[in-house]
Amino acid sequence: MILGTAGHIDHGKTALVRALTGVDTDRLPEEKRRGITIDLGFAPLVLDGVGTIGVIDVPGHEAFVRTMLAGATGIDLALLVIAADEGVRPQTREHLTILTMLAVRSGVVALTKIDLVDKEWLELVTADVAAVLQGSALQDAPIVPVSAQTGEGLEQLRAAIQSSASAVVARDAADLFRMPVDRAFSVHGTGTVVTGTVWSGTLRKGAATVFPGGFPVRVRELQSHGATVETVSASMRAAVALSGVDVEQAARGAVLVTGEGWTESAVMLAELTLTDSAVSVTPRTRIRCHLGAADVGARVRLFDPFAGQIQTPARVRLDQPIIARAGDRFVLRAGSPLEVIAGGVVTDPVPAERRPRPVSPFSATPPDRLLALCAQGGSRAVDRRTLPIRMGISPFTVDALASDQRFFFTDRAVFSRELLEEAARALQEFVEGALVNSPTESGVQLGELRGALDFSSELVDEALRMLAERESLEIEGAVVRTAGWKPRLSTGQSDLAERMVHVYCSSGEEPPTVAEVVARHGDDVAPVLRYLEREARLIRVSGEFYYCPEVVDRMLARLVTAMDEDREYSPADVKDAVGTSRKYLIPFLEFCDRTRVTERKGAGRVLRNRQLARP
Ligand SMILES: Nc1nc2c(ncn2[C@@H]2O[C@H](COP(=O)(O)OP(=O)(O)OP(=O)(O)O)[C@@H](O)[C@H]2O)c(=O)[nH]1
Ligand SMILES: [Mg+2]
Repeated sequence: MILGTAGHIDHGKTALVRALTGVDTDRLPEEKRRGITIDLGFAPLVLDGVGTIGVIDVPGHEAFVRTMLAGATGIDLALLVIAADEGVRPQTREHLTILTMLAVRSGVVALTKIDLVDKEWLELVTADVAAVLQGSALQDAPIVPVSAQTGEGLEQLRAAIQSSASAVVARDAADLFRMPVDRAFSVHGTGTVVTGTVWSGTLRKGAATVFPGGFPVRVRELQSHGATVETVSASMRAAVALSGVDVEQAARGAVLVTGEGWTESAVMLAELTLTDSAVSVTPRTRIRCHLGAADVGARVRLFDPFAGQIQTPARVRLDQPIIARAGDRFVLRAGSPLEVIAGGVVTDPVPAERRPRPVSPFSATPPDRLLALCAQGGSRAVDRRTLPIRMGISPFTVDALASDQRFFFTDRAVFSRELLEEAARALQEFVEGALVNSPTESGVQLGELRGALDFSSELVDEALRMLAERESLEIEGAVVRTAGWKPRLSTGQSDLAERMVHVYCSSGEEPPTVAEVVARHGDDVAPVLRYLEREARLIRVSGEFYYCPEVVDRMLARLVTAMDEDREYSPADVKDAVGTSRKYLIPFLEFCDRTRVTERKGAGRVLRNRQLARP
């Protein structure tokens, strides 16, 4: 668990951390010289019944709010420090706003330096502080009078921290691992070491990734509070030795993750809570976006800018990519000097459309949000592996959604039942329409079907499977047809079919070409010939020649009688036996190869199967 300090400059944050933990977190020479905190400080705090929690001490100077933000993000508990002699000051309010925007729900207010004030003053300041806390993240937090100088009230402060720590709900250690880096340095003999607060999941030695950039790294050693450990998990402070990445690539603002599905965000959809300073924000206003320890330039577009609401859906376009996940809290600052203009929660870190509209509120149930994501994807399936990131739910929760009847999950894709039904309707209609137009055909080719409809292939496969199961369509090999479909001929075509059988059976071993038949009998001949072929009333020997089946049988019989096993025959060798001219002989021999009666070998062909008379 992590406790973070907050409060105005010089109000006694670092002194209180030292009084509680014994650690002086102001370790930089410049901090010593100026007597102020400049960078984040870290110390372990041992609490009875809770264990060791990590303390992050932040600077109160107004110029270091970005550092305070990097420290405050990811904390479970806040310790807001207010000097009793000065009372509420600008960064008291600013830090309190930030804690509220980051949705830090739990904490303690330390009214410190009470050795400098009298009882009456203390009562006045306490009332003042209570008023400022109203409506903030810490409105229910206890206000504890204390002095780091005399030690008065320290036990009560420790007890208050202990009781609010026990009430904190543990984060999910089984979720995807993520740790925003707040410090990176190189250690002689070890290489790059990064430190941070683990936001979710568990890390062990092995493969991991550093973003932005997606650098594959190896975790070589893990430490927490100075001790080597096997694993670090959610809400722990961690120092991680990495190979495969430079200190610059893993500096503050980078993120260490494991698992698949993480994607850099250039645009994210969010719900914003605006502060009074947000009134003049336009899509052109230059903004700083603070998410995790990242601090990047951004522009925001409010979707309901005139609604006069403090809560509004928005699109945040980032100058540099960051790693964000749905549910992440962030803070936007703008103006000069920079002021907090809004806090937000990410609703979709990688929206599908180029100009995305907000989809569904983050507070909606996971199934409703997944439905909205599916709708946003149009006729394309949603990538299943990105769902823990895009929805901000654990992979296990994603798997649990798979049993919801409103969705269809494959290993890689997710789509709604509704889209599946839509694809099924489209397929059914397409097949029906195609067969109405070509009633003599046995069905529609699968390849043609896929090409004609704009659905992902997983979707087409599943829709076909479903339609076959419902017995709406039949699938045979690569041909799809409506259930019970029989190719049929119109009366005119039936007459034509009989004439064709007559034409071919009377022309014997030297039939006309298809082109000649079409020239004489019209274009309607081609589908009728295909129909007769499927009905086995004609045999297509080549693209040009159809034959009467009895004729083919006769020719085959003569050929196989003339051929000895294990001997190669040239076309000339069998020409007399088959008894046709070269024009017919070559297509016929190729037909014999196709049907495996003969086989090409060397310069000629050999007999392969005497029994196989024809297909
Ligand atoms: N009398 C008295 N002085 C205190 C107490 N706590 C802190 N101080 C003094 O107040 C000054 C500032 O204390 P810090 O702990 O450095 O204040 P801070 O809030 O950490 O300051 P920044 O980190 O720069 O924002 C120091 O000179 C401390 O000695 C206290 O309880 N009583
Ligand atoms: Mg300090």
